[in-house]
Amino acid sequence: MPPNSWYVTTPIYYVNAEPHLGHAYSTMAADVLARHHRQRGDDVFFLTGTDEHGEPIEVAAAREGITPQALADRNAAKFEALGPTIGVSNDFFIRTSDPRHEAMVAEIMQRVYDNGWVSKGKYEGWYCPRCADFKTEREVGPGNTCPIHEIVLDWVEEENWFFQLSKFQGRLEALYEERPDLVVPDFRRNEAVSFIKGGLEDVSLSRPTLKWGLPLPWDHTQRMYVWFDALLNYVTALTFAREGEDLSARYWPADLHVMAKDILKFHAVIWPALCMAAGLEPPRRMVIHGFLLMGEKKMSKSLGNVLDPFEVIERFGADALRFYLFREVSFGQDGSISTAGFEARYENELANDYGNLASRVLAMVDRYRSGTVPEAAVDATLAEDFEGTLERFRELLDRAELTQALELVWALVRRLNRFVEETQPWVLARDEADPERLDEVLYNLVEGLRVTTLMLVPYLPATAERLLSVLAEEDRALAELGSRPGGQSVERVPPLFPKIEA
Ligand code: ME8
Repeated sequence: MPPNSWYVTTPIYYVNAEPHLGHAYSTMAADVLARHHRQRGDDVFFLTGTDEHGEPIEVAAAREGITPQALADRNAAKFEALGPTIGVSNDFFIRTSDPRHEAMVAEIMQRVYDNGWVSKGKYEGWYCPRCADFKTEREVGPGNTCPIHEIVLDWVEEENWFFQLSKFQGRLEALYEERPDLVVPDFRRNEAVSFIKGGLEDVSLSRPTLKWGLPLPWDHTQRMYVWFDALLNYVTALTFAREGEDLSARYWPADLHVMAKDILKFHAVIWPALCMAAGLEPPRRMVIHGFLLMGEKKMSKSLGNVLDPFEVIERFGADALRFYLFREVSFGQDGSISTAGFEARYENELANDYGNLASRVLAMVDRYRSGTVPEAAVDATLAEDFEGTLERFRELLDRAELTQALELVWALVRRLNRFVEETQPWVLARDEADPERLDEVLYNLVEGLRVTTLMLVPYLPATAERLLSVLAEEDRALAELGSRPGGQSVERVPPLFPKIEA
């Protein structure tokens, strides 16, 4: 059988400012799932990139006295550089100022127009220049403010083209009926469904005042509202990501769009409708996560409370950052993060629970068995606690339950630590009264370490690679306890998570 194709995306980020930890979070989440699917043998395509048109960029560039393209070039380079530093394994990085994207957008939007889903009209309402979003009445905060950016909204009255979203109400309702897991978690799906059932209005497709945007293919006096250009990246990228190859048939529809709740409406309502209007299949699924908060507030550049991911990594390393965020903040919910919380988890969980376990086990195999893993039977009590975990792990990741899946692995790591305490291999080794039991204990510990480390590959890619190489494990597929017979040579490791400087 050919491998199952699996296409995952992140939002494409605005280049009006530099990347912060919130952006890194979404990209790392998509990366965990991409790596997990590669471990399952899927043919994965993982896309991320930058959203470079529209008012947020135009305004920010004007403030600096540079061209929007110059600002886009500068910040896109920073977003692109962030990937490798946080262990992200994307297959392509799309920039919407790429002429190949622009040409495809024109082609698809012309199709939407030709299919009769566009009409001219007058827009009157509130607009947030930071979200680049026309707010419906329900979305306007007290004092006509944007609930996300906490700025006063602009009142806009303009003649422009509309995408006839209202005509897709029935089709969208049917789509959600048919696909109960189109949006996860459930409470986000319910939000999308109630937004649709509340009645859909047509949405602005163009803006006469915008300069930094793509011209409408059928009316060059107007520029495209950035969201249409942006959403289409998920489709256009497949047509040029590989020179001379069109990947659309292989990967579309996307298997998963990852994002935070701020852009739910665009993805869960407008995007499937736009796909239908363009004659494209809608995406299969999207997962909506919460916000990383500093104190009580969303981390965002405009609120000025951001943690710089480059600085965090400098201190703790990329794996520790990935681990901390998925462990600390229940994926799907909002959650506060702090340096103190980071230090505590680093120390207690990464350095002690996992790092020490690895060092101890490898040191004991070295000392008591000259570095050769004994061949022995699986311990019955340990086997009971490992039983069924791989299946549960896969199920959780199928639902993008990143925190629960990690908790499952951590329960095994803790179980292995208890196994060390219970069996006390150093006592067994003292007079070698029962060498077979010592063999068995050491074998089970190495197996446990191997099995849990394979599960940690998506979360701690660099650390897991290091440890798996020391464990002489070449395969990256998930494995059951006892599936390797022993007999391999292993080495000691220096601390995987060394003490951090204050
Ligand atoms: O909305 N916590 O771009 P954007 C968690 N260009 N995630 C966060 C976050 C936080 N504090 N801050 C940002 C746009 N994010 C559009 C998207 S897609 C076709 C176009 C992440 O730069 C999260 O994924 O404002 C959020 O949805 C995204 O960055 C918004 O990025």
